[in-house]
Amino acid sequence: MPDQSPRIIDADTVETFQREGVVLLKGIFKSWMAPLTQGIDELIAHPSQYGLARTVTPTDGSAPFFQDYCNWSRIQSFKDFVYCSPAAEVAAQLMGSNTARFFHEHTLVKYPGNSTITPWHHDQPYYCVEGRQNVSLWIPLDPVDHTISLRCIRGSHLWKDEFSPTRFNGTKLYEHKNFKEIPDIDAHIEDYDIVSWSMEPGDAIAFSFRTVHGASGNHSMQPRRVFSARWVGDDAQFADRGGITSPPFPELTLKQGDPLISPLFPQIWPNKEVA
Ligand SMILES: O=C(O)CCC(=O)C(=O)O
Repeated sequence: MPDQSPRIIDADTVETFQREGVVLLKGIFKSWMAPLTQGIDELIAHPSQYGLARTVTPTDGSAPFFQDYCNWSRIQSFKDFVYCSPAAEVAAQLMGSNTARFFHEHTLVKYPGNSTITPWHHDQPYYCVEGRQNVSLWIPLDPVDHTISLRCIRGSHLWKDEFSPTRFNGTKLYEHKNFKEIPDIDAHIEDYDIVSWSMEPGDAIAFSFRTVHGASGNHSMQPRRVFSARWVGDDAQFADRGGITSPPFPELTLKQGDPLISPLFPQIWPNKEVA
């Protein structure tokens, strides 16, 4: 089993995450690269119904953008990562939460030459969860140049507006009167404090569900394989969006405002709950 020892996140890093909604964690999951790579190979060979529906095949003939999520309970190395890696404890520290509950994982593979742009968006309106204590850990399994890495807008997790969730192919996930259209960020790029990092396997970007982010296509010669692990904290509540969220979690029977407690979202920190 790879390294399971606890990680203490220093106060500056926690403070940066809280203030900017995004922070780079260097080398934190190095020993988990081999199992996660094996898990992604297994997933690509046996995608779920979501993977088959969400994978984007560009019309320009370039290579696909494979996506799939909510596979951690059937892919053993994903499950090992959730239960045994330091990720839950790291997430709890960044969120300033006593607990860390696993929300889901999302695998995103842009094959070499893939032209699909991940549009600017933030994740919370896609999800059936409200609350401020949450974090995604975006973990590339290949070296990623900053030009194809995740791009995040610093401080956008504190914006008041929430933006209408739109599928990566441009169609609306569902309609909601409280959500606005995301501004044309690329047209006013100088108005935003955008950060992106060149990364090595083992590094992770931690970002809030409310942080606005996006990514270019993959113009490099190697795949850009990413495992994004999403966590929620003490204040997480079920949100009924009045439409089908992404992921959909059709088995959930929670009501608006209920604490997000379900075997679908095991509490991993501090007490491991077996799913
Ligand atoms: O990897 C990408 O292109 C986008 C990642 C993303 O949107 C996410 O992890 O929430």
